[in-house]
Amino acid sequence: MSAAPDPSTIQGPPSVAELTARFEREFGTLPDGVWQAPGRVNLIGEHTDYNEGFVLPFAIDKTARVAVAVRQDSTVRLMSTYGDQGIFATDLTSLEPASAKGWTKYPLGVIWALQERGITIPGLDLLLDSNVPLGAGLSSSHAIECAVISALNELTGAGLEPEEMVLATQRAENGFVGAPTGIMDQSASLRGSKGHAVFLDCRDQSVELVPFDAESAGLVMLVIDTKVSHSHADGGYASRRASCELGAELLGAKALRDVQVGGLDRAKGLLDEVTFRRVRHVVTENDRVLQTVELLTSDGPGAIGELLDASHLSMRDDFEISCPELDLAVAISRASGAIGARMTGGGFGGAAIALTPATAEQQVRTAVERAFSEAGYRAPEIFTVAPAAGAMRVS
Ligand code: GAF
Repeated sequence: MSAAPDPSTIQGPPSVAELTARFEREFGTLPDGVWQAPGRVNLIGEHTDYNEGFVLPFAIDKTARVAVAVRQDSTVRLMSTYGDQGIFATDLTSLEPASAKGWTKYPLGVIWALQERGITIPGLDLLLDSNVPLGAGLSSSHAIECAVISALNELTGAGLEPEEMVLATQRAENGFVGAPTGIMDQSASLRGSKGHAVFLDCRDQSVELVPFDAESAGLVMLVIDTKVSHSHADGGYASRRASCELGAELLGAKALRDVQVGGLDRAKGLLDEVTFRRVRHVVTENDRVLQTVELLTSDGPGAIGELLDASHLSMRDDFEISCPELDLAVAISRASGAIGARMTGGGFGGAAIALTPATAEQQVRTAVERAFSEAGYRAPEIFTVAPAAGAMRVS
């Protein structure tokens, strides 16, 4: 299977009617339905999810769509509108984590995880399209997985609750894709709601929807995709997770969620310098999520700029998951009018967010583009996002 194309070439998703017509042309039958699931932006709460902490992401209006038809045999045929890769066919009875390539590992991982739960999956034809930029830290992979699991949950009559779908997609990522990720992204994609951020307690999966309406506060949320591609199946993500687990163990905590800001002095005496900084990021980031929720509720989006800034510094200096392009995007956004900015997502590339007065939007865009050009970096892609609805059936 050839590599995915440059995300900027992905124009989509096509209308449901177009996707349905293409499905019929490719597979010779109509789909049983079309399901969609969005990517996400994380407002704040980075690398806190696998520490059983708090996160505050929102679903965005960029989405993956799958048209699916059940087959009468055990064949799975997968096709995407990305490039010209043709149909990939495999047999349901022999899914092996290591054998899947490219984007097919996401739908196949979901099938594998559902089979592991004892759910009988029928043969399928599936056509995917997505306009969630790939590798941009906006959770393009979870958007695919959440669209697929929504379809399979309905087509098999499995009746899984959102919390169970979250765990099944996490299992697909961890056990099939090979990325030791947490539960934030799929929770935002499955449980997102228009106009709201999803305040998720990753210990018990309880959710509170927090209104986040930048527009009515005279603000826009800019996403700056640096085009520096990243993968959570690479070592950086796993090594941060391992440091957190080590820190919790040495501190005698079930998870870093149980360490409070007031406990950091004690932690400093017990941990090596690097582990301490990893722990300090997670502990202070959890606290920043709680403060952000409070401020959003009391004063609205205009009040959270400093927390976004502090989050970025903590990721840059303590967790060390930023990169020069993200730091530049954040610094220039702030210097040219944004009220707060941070990298978003797992790090090592991907996107930054900049909460910006609508009146300064153009200024920030121009300044960031110019700074990237002067630094010799690839031109960033800059766009606005607002909280959108979570996964749903659209046909
Ligand atoms: C990635 C992971 F998929 C999430 O689970 C989360 O850990 C995030 O990085 C960092 O906050 O998006």
